[in-house]
Amino acid sequence: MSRTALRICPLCEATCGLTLTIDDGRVTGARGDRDDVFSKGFVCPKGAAFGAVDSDPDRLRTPLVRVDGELREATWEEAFDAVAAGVRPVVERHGPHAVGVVLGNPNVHTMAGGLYPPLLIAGLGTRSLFTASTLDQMPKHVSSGLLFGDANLIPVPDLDRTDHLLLIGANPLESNGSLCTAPDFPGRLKALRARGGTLTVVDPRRTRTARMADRHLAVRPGTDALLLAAMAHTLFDEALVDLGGCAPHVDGLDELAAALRDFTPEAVCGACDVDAETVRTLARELAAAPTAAVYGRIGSCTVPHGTLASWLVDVLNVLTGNLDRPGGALFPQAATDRTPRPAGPGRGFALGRWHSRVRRHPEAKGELPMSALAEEIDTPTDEGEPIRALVAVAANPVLSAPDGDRLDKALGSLDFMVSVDPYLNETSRHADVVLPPPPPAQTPHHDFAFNTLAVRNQVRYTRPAVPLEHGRMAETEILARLVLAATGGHGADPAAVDALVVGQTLGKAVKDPHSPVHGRDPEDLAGLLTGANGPERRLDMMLRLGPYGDGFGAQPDGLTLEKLLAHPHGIDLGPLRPRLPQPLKTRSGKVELLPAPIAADLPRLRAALDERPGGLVLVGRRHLRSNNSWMHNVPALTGGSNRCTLHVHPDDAERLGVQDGQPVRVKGAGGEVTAPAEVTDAVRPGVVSLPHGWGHDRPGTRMRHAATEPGANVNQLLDGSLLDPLSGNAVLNGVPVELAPLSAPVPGTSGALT
Ligand SMILES: Nc1nc2c(c(=O)[nH]1)N[C@H]1C(S)=C(S)[C@@H](COP(=O)(O)OP(=O)(O)OC[C@H]3O[C@@H](n4cnc5c(=O)[nH]c(N)nc54)[C@H](O)[C@@H]3O)O[C@H]1N2
Ligand SMILES: Nc1nc2c(c(=O)[nH]1)N[C@H]1C(S)=C(S)[C@@H](COP(=O)(O)OP(=O)(O)OC[C@H]3O[C@@H](n4cnc5c(=O)[nH]c(N)nc54)[C@H](O)[C@@H]3O)O[C@H]1N2
Ligand code: SF4
Ligand SMILES: [Mo]
Repeated sequence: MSRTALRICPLCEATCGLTLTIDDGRVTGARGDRDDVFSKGFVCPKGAAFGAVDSDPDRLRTPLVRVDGELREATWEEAFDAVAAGVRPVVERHGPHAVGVVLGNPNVHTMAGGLYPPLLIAGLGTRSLFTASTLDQMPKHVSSGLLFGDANLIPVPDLDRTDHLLLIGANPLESNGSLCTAPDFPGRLKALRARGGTLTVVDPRRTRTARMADRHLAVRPGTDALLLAAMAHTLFDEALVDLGGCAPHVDGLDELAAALRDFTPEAVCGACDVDAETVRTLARELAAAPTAAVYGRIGSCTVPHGTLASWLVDVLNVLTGNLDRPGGALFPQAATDRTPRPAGPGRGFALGRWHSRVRRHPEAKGELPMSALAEEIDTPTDEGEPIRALVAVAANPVLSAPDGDRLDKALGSLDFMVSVDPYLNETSRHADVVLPPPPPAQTPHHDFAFNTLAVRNQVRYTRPAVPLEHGRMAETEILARLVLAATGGHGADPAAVDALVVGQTLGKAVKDPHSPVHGRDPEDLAGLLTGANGPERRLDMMLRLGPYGDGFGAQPDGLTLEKLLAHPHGIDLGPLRPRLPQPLKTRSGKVELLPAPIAADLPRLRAALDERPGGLVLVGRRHLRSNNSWMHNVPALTGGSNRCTLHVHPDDAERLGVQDGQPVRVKGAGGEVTAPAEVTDAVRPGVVSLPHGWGHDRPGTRMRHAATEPGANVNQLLDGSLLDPLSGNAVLNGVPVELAPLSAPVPGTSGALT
């Protein structure tokens, strides 16, 4: 019997609505849902392969528990007993910080990951928190925290209405977009050009996105902050600054102009390898466009000046009057956002409230750098305890973080480790307990994170497309039980975790004079919640308290879970709207253009004016049919052009005697790897490119297809010492490397791609 079911795709940030075909409880097909209010039928090859991703035979079906050194299948009860027995003694003997928590990228793609990790961290009371954010967008959080007072208040480019998009270090034609949730990003870029708008791409590689652009600037890796500073300088110098509607909400304009005085186009052009006139042109075009948006992504974040570059992206949006205006960069308003408060001064954003133990890295947003995880485990110091137990949820840092070999050893030395992961992979192979979540078709979906970053306000929720298989446990329940087992409540009813959150949230809301439920009885309100289970009740509560909510009856037309369920293709909440000054939480209640920590970091940028890399530098790249480290096990998504090859420019290849297809040894500060060369002028001279997430050749994993073509782990070239100091973000791009060609070409590896 064939039927269809709707499911929001969790495989990237675009959040497309899919229509799944289901035969006998198995997903046998996936296409774009034409009626989805946001994605309108768009699907990419990953979404189309949803069935293959979902039914991968290597997905674990039962928990694994280590007995006599070996991982064996176990019952859920045995598994959670083992978690409690592994974590609690470490907390009791060595204190809460001896338990590390590692959260990987898929936590932003699951409901469970949005709802439970905050409870785990608070319940443990640990400061040893490491997430994929410090391999990714932490610089943007820090710049938003400093500029706007809220690390999660990130402006997104108004793709569908802008006249001019300046896109820096992003390749949405492969990634489908990031910190800018936009199903069919490629189509939206085409539409921008079709309506007469312009697209400028800054990227050391001529990517598919760059090939679509009106202008492509192949900047030297790691120098975007200089380029953007010189653009801002030009705006001041040529009297092109016009704050537009946000002028009353901005502080520090004169101080900013003074701070950027040294960053003239002539001063930066050598380091950026861009001519000064081009820098001026970019600035003039930005100022002249009726509306424009500057958007920076991974290539602008995972570099030594990541926070400064992220800050300058929004500085340019402010200086050209494009912050918070339609067609510019706006703040989305998600359905589960908290009840908006009246505008006014807030508490501001603090950095460095505590430090890592070994190298004294400051915390950012409550997190320590993922690059420091290995040393926090393997290096004793006089102060505090090393990490002895680890809770990893949806994380594969052995491949995704710098120096996987060292981390691999460190994980092997832990007293206890638990992984919540569908696979036995490079990281989870070290766990004493592996708790496998069910495949996505058996999982409900709502995008807590990505709706706050979406180019259109909308809300969607999909229930599991097929029922939980016998013996499976929902990931929400796994995490609720994990919270209990790790925090001393082992064995309690997991529903109590959700009930506690509901009680606390409603208890606070009724005391808040700005809440629509002010003065009401929290127990009465809890009694009004609908939903089949704890997570659904929490979603209902958030929707009803949120900016579009029914306020538990105060706005009878407002959102509830019931209403959302009655709209299976989602509810459109309209285009992004200006919101300032309401969401600002800085101490001044304004956009603080030159925050003190940024000003204190500018001398480091000034020093970079004179830096010229002598040799080759490495950058990454993504492939449309891939996703970080965990999708190489799906045959439908591997092979063809999705391969771990080293892109080398023909000039460099000739100079170094490298031939297309030839294996090349790449050496970096953290180690060396070998990969076949792909000689292509899609990278600029002086730059080589290797994708990340490969290196599936470690023993003890169970990803059979991935192991047939393991590729090389690019992060082994890094030693973890290079960080953006303000955010603790790893430097993954613009890293110095050396090449040495090895023996004969490998057959069948040539052919252009990107
Ligand atoms: N050199 C280099 N390194 C990089 C990057 C780069 O550009 N260059 N990019 C960085 C970025 S942006 C990121 S976000 C990180 C990602 O770093 P990680 O989050 O560590 O890596 P992923 O490969 O996304 O691994 C996710 C893990 O989650 C598991 N998983 C998949 N689905 C689910 C699920 O539904 N539930 C649970 N519990 N687990 C699931 C997978 O099996 C895998 O083990 O990598 C970073 N590393
Ligand atoms: N298909 C696919 N989609 C994905 C992922 C995936 O692995 N595969 N990962 C997901 C995740 S976790 C994330 S965070 C997003 C990331 O989404 P994007 O940020 O769009 O990621 P990339 O495609 O890696 O594009 C980054 C670009 O930055 C360029 N770059 C490198 N260094 C520099 C530099 O110094 N300056 C400039 N200006 N550019 C530079 C690189 O050449 C590359 O083209 O993608 C998400 N979507
Ligand atoms: S673009 Fe992203 S969300 Fe859309 S189908 Fe592809 S992987 Fe899924
Ligand atoms: Mo990411």
